[in-house]
Amino acid sequence: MNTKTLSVASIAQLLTAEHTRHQNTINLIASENYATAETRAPLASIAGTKYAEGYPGRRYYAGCAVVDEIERIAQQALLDLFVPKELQAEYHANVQPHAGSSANLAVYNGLLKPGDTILSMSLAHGGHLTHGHAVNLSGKTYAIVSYGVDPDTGLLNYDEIERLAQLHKPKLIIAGATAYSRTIDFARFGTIARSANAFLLADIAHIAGLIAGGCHPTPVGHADIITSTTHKTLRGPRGAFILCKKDLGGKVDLSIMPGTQGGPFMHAIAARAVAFLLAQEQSFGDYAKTVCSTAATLAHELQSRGYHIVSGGTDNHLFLVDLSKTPGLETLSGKEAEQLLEQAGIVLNRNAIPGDTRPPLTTSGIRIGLAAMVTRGAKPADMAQLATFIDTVLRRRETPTTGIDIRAFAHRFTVPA
Ligand code: DSN
Repeated sequence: MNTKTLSVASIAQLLTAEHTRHQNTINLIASENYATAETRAPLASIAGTKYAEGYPGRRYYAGCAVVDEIERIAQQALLDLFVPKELQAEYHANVQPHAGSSANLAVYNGLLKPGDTILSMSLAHGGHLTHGHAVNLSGKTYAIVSYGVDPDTGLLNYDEIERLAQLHKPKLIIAGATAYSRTIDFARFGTIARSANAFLLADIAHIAGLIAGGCHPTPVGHADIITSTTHKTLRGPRGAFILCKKDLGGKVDLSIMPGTQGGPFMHAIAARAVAFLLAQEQSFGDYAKTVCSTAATLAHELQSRGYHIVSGGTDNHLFLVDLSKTPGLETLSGKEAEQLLEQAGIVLNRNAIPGDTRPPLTTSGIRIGLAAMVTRGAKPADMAQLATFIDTVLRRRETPTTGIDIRAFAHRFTVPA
């Protein structure tokens, strides 16, 4: 890096370049989305100046009257989004977590003691780092028992999860994944947790927007605590929230502040409020349904070209392609596929497939998500073309110079300014 690049102007130029990169490429990263300009506006607002440790009406700083109102709106909008009116008195909303990992850490810190047992999905089968992976604070602090998917079907085996819950009597069970393409049966998880006398945490980071949009069953009524990021299918700003049963609200609040965080980011809370309100509109429900139908169509189009999709398809916004079981591509790693596709203008991530024999930085799979491209206007009818692009690049193992125009396709779907 030379001194010329260490300038304010170079950051502005790089941000323009990042926008151009998005516009020139097809974004299939399952955890990304494009928040609307309305949602992003508060992020640059003066609310970011305000220190407001504490909660509305009980802050450790003066001058919080306005941000108190913002946070109360965010809390109520979150309840309205996920909890039916008649149940709202039983629930508590915390909109302060800076990220999904902060939300999960705060739940563990608030409800568990070091050494307590957590039953959660292993990262290798589609769980999340913060659900107890050995290198994460969660795995270092708690006794982790992992469940995975059935090796033949790629589906969660609820009987096996129940067996593990009865055997290990965890204090907490986590339902939630980053790479599971099928509907999660939160009702069954609730029954399993109650029979084991465990708390149930539903981490809905990937599917929050689908739940809000009415195309995935809700964990409300089944889980004691719900955590989520706000920027994936929910299409908000970066950040997170916790929804929990009222009797756990005090512990959760104290565990966020002062337990694991200091001052909340009031500009981010304002942006979360906008996202929670926009997600209540009919158009958001239509968006969520289109995400699911578009993902299902792309999975089907790839299957018809010989690709092995883990679990045979998708009910949500994402799916995993198992290259090791795709005839003709068995020797192609997820890393090589990711790189070939990026060179061609298709951006996604390599991902371990359940039972992967390759190391995590290499993998035998790729993960494909449609939330971002559907925000840009993609529809099921566009998926045959996209499947042909992916297939052509992976089978030729190079970017074709003739016959396909990925950049022109990407430009049909405008990235929000
Ligand atoms: N690692 C993120 C994902 O891509 O799913 C979740 O935090």
